[in-house]
Amino acid sequence: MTATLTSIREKARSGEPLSLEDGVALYRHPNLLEVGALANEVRERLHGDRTFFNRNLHINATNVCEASCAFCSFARLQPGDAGAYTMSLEEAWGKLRARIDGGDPITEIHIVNGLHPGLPFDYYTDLLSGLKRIQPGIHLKAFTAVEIFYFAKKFGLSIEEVLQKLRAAGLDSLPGGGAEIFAPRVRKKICDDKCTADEWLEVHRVAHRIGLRSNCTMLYGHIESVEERVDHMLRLRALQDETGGFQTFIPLAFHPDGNALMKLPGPTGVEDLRTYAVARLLLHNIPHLKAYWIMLGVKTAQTALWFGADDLDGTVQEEKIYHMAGAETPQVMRPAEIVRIIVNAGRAPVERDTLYNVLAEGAALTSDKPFRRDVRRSLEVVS
Ligand code: V47
Repeated sequence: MTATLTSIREKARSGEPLSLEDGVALYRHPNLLEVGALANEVRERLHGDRTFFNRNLHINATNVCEASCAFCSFARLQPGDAGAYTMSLEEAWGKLRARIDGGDPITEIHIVNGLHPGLPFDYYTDLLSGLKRIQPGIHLKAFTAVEIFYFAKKFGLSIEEVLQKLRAAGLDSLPGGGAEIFAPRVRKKICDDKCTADEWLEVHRVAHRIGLRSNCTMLYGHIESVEERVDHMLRLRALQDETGGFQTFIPLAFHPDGNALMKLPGPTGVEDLRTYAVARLLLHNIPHLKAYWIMLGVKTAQTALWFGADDLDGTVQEEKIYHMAGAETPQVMRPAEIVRIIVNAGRAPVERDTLYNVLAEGAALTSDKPFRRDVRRSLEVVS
């Protein structure tokens, strides 16, 4: 272990915040496994073997989007463009009804959309209130900070007014998307026409102040430098010091198919694992680190459970943003399969709700009727 990693390890063990230089040194350290082992120490101190997942559904209600982010394969500029779509409210509500009718219940809906220039604010409030009418207890994690900022500008409201109105309609928390990379050099090249880093952070600051929890992300593996990744994470850490409202950090691995950055190769598996480990070490004040299997691939996500990650997101279903960018992962993973990969990794599966309240674990999880047999088989494999 080099002197640098020794001093970083001391800081990490005593809970002292790591610096920008420390973060860069972790990225440059030649031995991935040493960095991973240190991140795993922090992960186990926070969560032991527990590994969280939930049962959720993604609704991307429209891909019509005024912004032209270079990394995005999902968006279409105009409603009439090839591949453009906007769901009717009935269609969006039908996604939840189908899960209930199919005996495949969920506890969360994740909603992320394009910045559609033609939809009224009522579309969004009606979308939420309609979903709550169908399942009053459902948690609605909806609209990235970019969307919230867009609504404020477009409808002449303050950020707080937008959030309060959406909350009155059923909004429960915010997803972490739209952060990309905060450095102005990168934003200018990949997402010049949406909210700035300060505006993104301000939306989350206001959300936390009024009592909404949120997640945060970083899109990595395109044109950003290691220093810019570390700077991004430190800006999130600073806001977390101020508000404490972030629950989970989700590093999002760039997928190059079908977008303006398609000539770039995307991150390698080692870069993925290292980014997870560095994130766990730098973001000591954000409790959870999510290995979003849709983006990472199931096998890397499973391995990331030993590189700092403690959460696999959920069953997902209907994901469009990454599948339009070339993600080869399935569109849905059954709870039994999520449990199987967690157990097979030597970790302890915990079904959670969006706010990390525990819904089932241990015997309660394995006695869950619909997938008892599969889980039993998984437990036998590791015992
Ligand atoms: O903001 C878009 C990213 C984000 C690509 O909060 C891409 O629990 C890679 O918000 N390659 C939206 N990434 C997704 C999002 C999210 C996802 C999972 C969990 C949570 C959560 C939030 O997807 C965008 C952008 O950063 N993205 N295109 C692409 N080609």
